[in-house]
Amino acid sequence: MRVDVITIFPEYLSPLDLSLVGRARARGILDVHLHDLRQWASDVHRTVDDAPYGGGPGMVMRPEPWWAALTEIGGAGGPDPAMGRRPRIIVPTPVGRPFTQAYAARLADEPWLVFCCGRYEGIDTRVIEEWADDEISIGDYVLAGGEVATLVMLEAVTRLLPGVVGNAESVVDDSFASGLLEAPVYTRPPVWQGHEVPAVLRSGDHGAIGRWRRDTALLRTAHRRPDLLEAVDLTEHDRAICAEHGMGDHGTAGGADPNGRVAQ
Ligand code: 6GU
Repeated sequence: MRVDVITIFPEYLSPLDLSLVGRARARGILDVHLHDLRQWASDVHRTVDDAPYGGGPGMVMRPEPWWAALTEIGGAGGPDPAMGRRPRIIVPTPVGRPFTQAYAARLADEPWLVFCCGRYEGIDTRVIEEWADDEISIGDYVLAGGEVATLVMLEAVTRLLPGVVGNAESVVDDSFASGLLEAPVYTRPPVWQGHEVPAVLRSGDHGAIGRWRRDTALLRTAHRRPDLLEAVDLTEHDRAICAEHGMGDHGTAGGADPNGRVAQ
């Protein structure tokens, strides 16, 4: 997958050199190009912002540098005609649609993404109307710019690319892929600070372990994120487990402790 990021702070994206994303790049699975928007500013001061029409606080990113950048990077006859098509152009913004695991999976199927990182009060809306495929928010809070949101989205997408995460099952079992939060995890020692690892996980009975994980994931979700349960098809068994632990099917009221432990 090719990814271009346009920003006035390319250094802000330096975590892309590290860890899982850095390894995907080193292995040629991910091809990242960072661009400084100011290289497309035409005046001597490399200005990229101006006052908002209609007044109000802050500054707005001018359309011309974005236009020049996107035409050069993503337009027909761009730097890489070998890509043979337009990229998918994403604008991270607090007024966008919510970023989800399902959207990350859609992006992971694309050959080429461009992220346009706005700063200040945002990018002149005409650029977005003309070029953007998606405006995406990573949550209900306001960041100073789109760079950190781009890092978040790229990490979520990169770990879904074939060959990045060693055990493909660990991606399938992820929280959200199933619609449920994952069950809690433990490693040695079996007793630590007086807290014991649930006996079922040490039983070697993989059927029982699978059921425990499903039941615990269900209760944890009912307790912590009842909103997620509405989109899950619950079985009769699931409903019985919820009832047994004093939870409605939609997680209303809750008996489970915060770790969602299930009696064995
Ligand atoms: Cl994508 N950008 C900014 N600036 N703030 C945000 C956001 C994005 N998502 C949530 N808050």
